[in-house]
Amino acid sequence: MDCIFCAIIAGTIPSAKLYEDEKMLVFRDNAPQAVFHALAVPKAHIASAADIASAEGGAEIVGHIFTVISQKYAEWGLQGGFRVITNSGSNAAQSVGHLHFHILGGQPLPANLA
Ligand code: DGP
Repeated sequence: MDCIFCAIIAGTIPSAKLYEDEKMLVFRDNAPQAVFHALAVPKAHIASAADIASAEGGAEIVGHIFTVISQKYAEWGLQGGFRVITNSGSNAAQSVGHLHFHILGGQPLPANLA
């Protein structure tokens, strides 16, 4: 398996899981850029945000991921606010080719995005 996040989903690479259901997984980023930094990923392999429209069930899984975030953020200590980011493609420095949403918070975040 040459996708790191598919291996994490399959359990062959360990991760610190925060939430899991049949469609998605949330686990802590191993190079955190904020006090709270997790990644929300679909279990189905979708390469990036640029591939959501062409992936079967793409829109549904993205809606599901954001719904779960809105249900769980307080449990994760993010009542003060949080940021959700996805990097798509080389200009955005996407380094893992499996759609993932960074969830950042637990502290004030800079207002600028780039
Ligand atoms: P991006 O640059 O948007 O593709 O972010 C990829 C993120 O994935 C980056 O913040 C580090 C994280 N990451 C990469 N490999 C692993 C891993 O094996 N385990 C965990 N928990 N996170 C990883």
